[in-house]
Amino acid sequence: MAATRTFSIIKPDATRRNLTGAVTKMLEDAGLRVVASKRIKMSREQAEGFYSVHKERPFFNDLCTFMTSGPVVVQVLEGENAVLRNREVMGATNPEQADEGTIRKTYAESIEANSVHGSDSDENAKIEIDYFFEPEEIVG
Ligand code: YYY
Ligand code: MG
Repeated sequence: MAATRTFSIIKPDATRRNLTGAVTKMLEDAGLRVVASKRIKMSREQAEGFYSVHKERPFFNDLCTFMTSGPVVVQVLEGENAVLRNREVMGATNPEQADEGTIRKTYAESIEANSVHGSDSDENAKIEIDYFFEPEEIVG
């Protein structure tokens, strides 16, 4: 099967604890290849736009505050079934419910500060990649 792509964010709780490499290694060990990567400080506007699907949810404001609280590393990951593979290695949103060996079980501090984002469908992966990357920034 051909490789597909997904979009990942290493969140501020992980960059703050110097876990960019450790998280990336778990992604790579899961068979995903980093084909684009940059460290950025998200603006409030960028965070609100990125999470606009959640704008009516009670956690939306705190989530946007958290995502702009420090640097993040946005990445494009490539591999077989990349969206699903990434969701598997990330683990459940709530780290208390995440399986052993997943990134969130290993590193997340809370349901909000849960170390990583990953796209939930191929369609959203494309939208999210386009939100943060120009085509020439992605080198497969
Ligand atoms: O895709 P995933 O990140 O696993 O969860 P979503 O349901 O899309 O929520 C996005 C983001 O929102 C989650 O990673 C943390 C935050 N959040 C929260 O702070 N509190 C909740 N009860 C649910 C989600
Ligand atoms: Mg989600």
